[in-house]
Amino acid sequence: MKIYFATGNINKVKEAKSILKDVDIEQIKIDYPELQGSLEEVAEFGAKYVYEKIKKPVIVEDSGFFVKALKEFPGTYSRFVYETIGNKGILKLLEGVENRDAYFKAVIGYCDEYGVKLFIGKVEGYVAYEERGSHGFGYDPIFIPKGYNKTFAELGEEKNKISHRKKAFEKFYEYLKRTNL
Ligand code: ITT
Repeated sequence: MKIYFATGNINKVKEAKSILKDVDIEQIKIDYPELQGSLEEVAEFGAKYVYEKIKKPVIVEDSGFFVKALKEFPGTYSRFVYETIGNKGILKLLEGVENRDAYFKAVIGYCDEYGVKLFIGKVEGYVAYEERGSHGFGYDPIFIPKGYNKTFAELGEEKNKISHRKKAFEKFYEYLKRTNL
């Protein structure tokens, strides 16, 4: 079965394909309104919205980077914040701040003729003191997952074994297997 992945972010598609090896995933560039709500609300609304347009099984994925000392900022504003102040801006906001706790969260919304389902993944870690590494995208150079001393951008392919997206896609994969889709 083919599943469409509605996203403008090719990096997400690459990660999804490397995780869901035997599922036929195809990127489709259909914009959906990103309501200013939680990741869950955005993913649920987006999946339904795109399904109504194409009437074929579709996933959307909304993710974000949450820094505890910044009261969960940038969170649902992750894309905008990355494109404006970027990693350097986040590091600046954390200058002199000892609590470096942060996490990534991904919510996949899957919609087909039976309705919409959500799959959630989270990875805990820390904000590095400087940007390191050249793989991945977004906040990868400043995020060190718990139990490691390298950033996601230094870990390369290994990121896809432990990431928030991996965890969410794993749950989605189990669901697909369970329901024989
Ligand atoms: P869509 O078209 O799928 O919406 P997007 O890039 O706008 O793609 P989001 O709205 O989900 O994605 O925004 C999430 C932002 O959070 C994204 O642009 C990155 O800056 C950041 N982000 C999400 N997952 C990440 C990851 O695995 N590594 C680094 N940064 C990530």
